[in-house]
Amino acid sequence: MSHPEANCVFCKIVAGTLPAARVLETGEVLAFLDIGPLAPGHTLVIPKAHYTNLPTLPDEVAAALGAVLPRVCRAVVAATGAEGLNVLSNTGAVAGQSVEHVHWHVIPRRFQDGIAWPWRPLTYADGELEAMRRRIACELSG
Ligand code: DGP
Repeated sequence: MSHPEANCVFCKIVAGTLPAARVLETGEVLAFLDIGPLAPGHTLVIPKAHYTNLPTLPDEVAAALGAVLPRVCRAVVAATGAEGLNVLSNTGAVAGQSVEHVHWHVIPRRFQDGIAWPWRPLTYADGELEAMRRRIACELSG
C-alpha cells in the first residue's frame, strides 16, 4: 500500500481536502471529472493509493482500476452521447503527464470534434460541471 503524498493534488482529492466532481468511488478507486477537459465529460479514474504511473502499479491495484474502467466508459458514453472514447494514461513528463498520481483519462470523442495533440483543455461554464457530474453519476448508479 502506498501512502498519500502531501503535495499530490489527486491524493488531496481522495482525502477530500480538495473538491472534485466525483462520479464513482469504490474501496480502491475514485473517478471524477477532469478540471481541464478535452471534451465535456472527460473523466479521470485513479487508484486511491498513490502510485506515480502505470509501470509502477502492483497487479492488484491495476486490476481494481481495470475492473471499473468499462463501467465508467459506458456511463461517459451514455451521459455525453459520445461516438467513441480515447482511454489513455500519459506516463512521464515526456508523454505529457502533469500529475504524478497514475490516472486513466476517459475522453469522449465525436467525429470532427477538433481534439488533437497537443491538448487544448476547455473550461466548463457555470453549472455545467455539476450537471455533467450528475449525468455520469446517475448512469453509474443504475
Ligand atoms: P496528465 O497531464 O495526463 O497528467 O493529466 C492530468 C489531468 O488532471 C489534466 O487533464 C488536468 C487534471 N487535473 C489537474 N489538476 C486537477 C484538479 O485539481 N482537479 C481535477 N478534477 N483535475 C485536475
